[in-house]
Amino acid sequence: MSRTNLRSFFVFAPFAASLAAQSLTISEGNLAFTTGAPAMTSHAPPTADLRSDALATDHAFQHGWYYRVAGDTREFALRDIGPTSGGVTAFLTHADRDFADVDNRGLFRAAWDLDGYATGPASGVVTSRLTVLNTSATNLTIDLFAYTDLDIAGTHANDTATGNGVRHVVSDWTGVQIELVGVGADRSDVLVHPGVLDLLTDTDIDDLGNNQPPFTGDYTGAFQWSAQTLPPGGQRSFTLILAVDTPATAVPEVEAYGRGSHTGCEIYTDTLPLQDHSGLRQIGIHLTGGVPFALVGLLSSTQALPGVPFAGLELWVESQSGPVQFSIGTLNGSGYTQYVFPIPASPYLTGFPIYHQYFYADPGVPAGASHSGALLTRLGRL
Ligand SMILES: [Ca+2]
Ligand SMILES: [Ca+2]
Ligand SMILES: [Ca+2]
Repeated sequence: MSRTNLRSFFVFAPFAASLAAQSLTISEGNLAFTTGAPAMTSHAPPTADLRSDALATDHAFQHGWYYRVAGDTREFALRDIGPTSGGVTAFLTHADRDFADVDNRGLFRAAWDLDGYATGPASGVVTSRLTVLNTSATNLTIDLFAYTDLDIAGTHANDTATGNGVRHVVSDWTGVQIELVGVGADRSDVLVHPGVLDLLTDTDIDDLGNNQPPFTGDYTGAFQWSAQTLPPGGQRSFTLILAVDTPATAVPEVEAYGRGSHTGCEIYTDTLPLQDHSGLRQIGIHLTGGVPFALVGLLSSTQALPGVPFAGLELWVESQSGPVQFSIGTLNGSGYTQYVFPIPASPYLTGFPIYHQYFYADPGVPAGASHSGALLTRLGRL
């Protein structure tokens, strides 16, 4: 069973069949982000609304992800082609837009996760995270692009930007300031609309031109992660942060890495590892695609491993040194479980990484056990 189907079953059951083509809205307090339906055929990015105050002023026009596989002759938007699904969790701060077989190419699946939280009555953070998983039998080399068109305070001709190649701070005369960070990106661009969009939607190959702020005009920007190579079954996350009137310096991070025994098995979270002195927050680490009713264990520690072979498995999380927790239980009848951790509010833990990997009994393989890929969660704070 694919990630898409499983997520639909557990969280989005009433909407699964029809929601892929609808807009999705996440919110907390006055912070709200909406992504429009992905295009059916064109390479236009989804519409976007980004609001953070009591007046619900909209600062965004479009935001979306693009890709180019090595050998392709152009960039492609993530479109409503192939099996897609989407939904918003009951607690409203998380949305999924999942592409189980991007463009029906049989190469990779993409899970787009949107998370948001308010940091005050007129400020907040949205993270836009794309996780790519190589479902093919050979190495996949791929470029990813995160494109954003902001129109601060709803006007488009008078925006300014400062920053550098991984960070654009966009503002206008109203003083509203939105910081975009392409975490770990190696190329970027900022140009007057539609300069960046043309690069990503025309019919040839373009890398971003590394035009950097300062900038004045109708802001559009993009970040690029170049030539990312994933082995068969390998996964990796790419994140764009949008911080409205708050510094993007202690933002919680989630990143999938490594690979599981089966591409249908997935570890994920639908919450952010966020410290909040005003109330206890939790993070849930989920597994889907395991063996129904099997014994399961979640290994959590402060250090990663590079896929160390062990008894027919691959270890992506350190288990022999440092603080380690191994939570055990059983999967349900759909091969799913989750463990929920409270997040201590201690500011000393900001930036603290925890790496997670699931293991479960699997009579269908020689090792007698299978495992998920791995997930990094790094604590941020309000
Ligand atoms: Ca808008
Ligand atoms: Ca192009
Ligand atoms: Ca703009």
